[in-house]
Amino acid sequence: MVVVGGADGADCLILKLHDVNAVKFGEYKLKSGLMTPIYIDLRVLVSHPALMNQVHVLIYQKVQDEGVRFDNVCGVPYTALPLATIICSRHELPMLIRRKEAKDYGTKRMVEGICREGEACLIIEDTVTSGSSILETAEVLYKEGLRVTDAIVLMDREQGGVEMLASKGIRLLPVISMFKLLNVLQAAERIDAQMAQDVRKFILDNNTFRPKEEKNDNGVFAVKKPCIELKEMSYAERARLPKIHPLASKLLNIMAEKESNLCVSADVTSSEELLELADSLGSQICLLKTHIDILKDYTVEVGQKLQTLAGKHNFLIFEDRKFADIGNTVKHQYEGGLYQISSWSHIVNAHAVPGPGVVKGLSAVGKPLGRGCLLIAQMSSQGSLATGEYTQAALKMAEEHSDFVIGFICGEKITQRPEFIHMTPGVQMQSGGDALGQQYSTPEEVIKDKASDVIIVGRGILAAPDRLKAAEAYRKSGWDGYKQRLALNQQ
Ligand code: 5BU
Repeated sequence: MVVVGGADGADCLILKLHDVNAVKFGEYKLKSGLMTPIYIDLRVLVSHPALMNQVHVLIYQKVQDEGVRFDNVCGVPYTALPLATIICSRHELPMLIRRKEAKDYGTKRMVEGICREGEACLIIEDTVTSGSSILETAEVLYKEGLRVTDAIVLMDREQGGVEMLASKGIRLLPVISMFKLLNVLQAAERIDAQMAQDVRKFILDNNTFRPKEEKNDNGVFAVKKPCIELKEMSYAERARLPKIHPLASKLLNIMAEKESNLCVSADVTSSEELLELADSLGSQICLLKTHIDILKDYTVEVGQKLQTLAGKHNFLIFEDRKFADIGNTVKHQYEGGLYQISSWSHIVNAHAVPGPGVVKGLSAVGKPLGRGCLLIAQMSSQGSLATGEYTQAALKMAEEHSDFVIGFICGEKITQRPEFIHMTPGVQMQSGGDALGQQYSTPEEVIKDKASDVIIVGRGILAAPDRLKAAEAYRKSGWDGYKQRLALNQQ
């Protein structure tokens, strides 16, 4: 068997699932009638006891890693039933069985086993597409007075199940996810790049919870809107997603707490002014963006003082360094030199143009420190080349490195995956531009219409006679845009 470099338990399992035909590529019809290029059939697991053992170990490990607390366990009938049984037997956990049909004699209960009102039941499922089977099982358990806060799934097809269940208060924890599966199979040369890309596109185009994306005239994927029947997740809900990067979660929580989606772009040239700005506007912002190399008097204390102010006012720091070199070089640029950016900046950004090496180099330095990176998928400047296929390639790169990439610099929402944060520069109260190609949209256009998450404002605040007042106005305008967007998509 081929083992991919650095493969962990889940990687090995993916290859074994492919070996036993539990993962098939071709043209298959789903329960919904939709044709799919990938079919996951975990019913075959029962014929492979060694694999069954490997699966139950990984599921139980996930339960422990995530610190899930529960009183009993229920497998979604039928494929997940034996999995739940093995786990409960091995670890001596009380199990419940959900009946598919009520008996027409005796107790007529829909749940077999002993449970008490108020107890927490962990649901185990084999595959999730929309999450509806888990929800159905949860609803049966609710009728018994049980609570369901967590569900664990062996294979998440990443088509909206996590988000749908999160909107119902259930955290879905996947052992394997579709994008990871595709990456592992591609790296092991089980499928070629074209097949992997076709399946990725199918998955993104067929999200059961989010609005569909469609190509506009320029070949750019744009969100079909408004999509009234689909619920927009709040920043706070997204912060609780199981797959979210801890730093993205922290930022979304800050945004929710401070009611601010404002990032001030502190484009000033003296350290004193930068620190004064961070202190005076700190209460209004979720993020402070710096261009540290425009300071004429940088010293190490600046980085340290910025960190102190970030703690004092509860914001994060984003150095807008726009790394764009080979992995080995960006590693040094990020960690060393005069600015030692990784030591004080929570977030940095990078161009996708060098290919994935740039993210890998930055990640080698930033990941152990809990830092995160934004990929520049689009730019606000006139004539930018970051459009269409380039934007899509940046998106794919982010998906493949979501352990370090937390979102994008972009002009509009480019993906429906709620764990990624979209940040948009080129924002002023009036749309227009400057003499050097900068193009401005209003906070409302960016947040409500383009469905981005964070407005990045420089001169709109810096050039105002009263910077604090201007920051308050931008914070309010950005937040109003967000509230309106939520309201629009929750009807
Ligand atoms: P302004 O004064 O609001 O125009 O400043 C915008 C800031 O955002 C400035 O620091 C730019 O370097 C930064 N920026 C941008 O304007 N457009 C982009 O596409 C990217 C960064 Br990436």
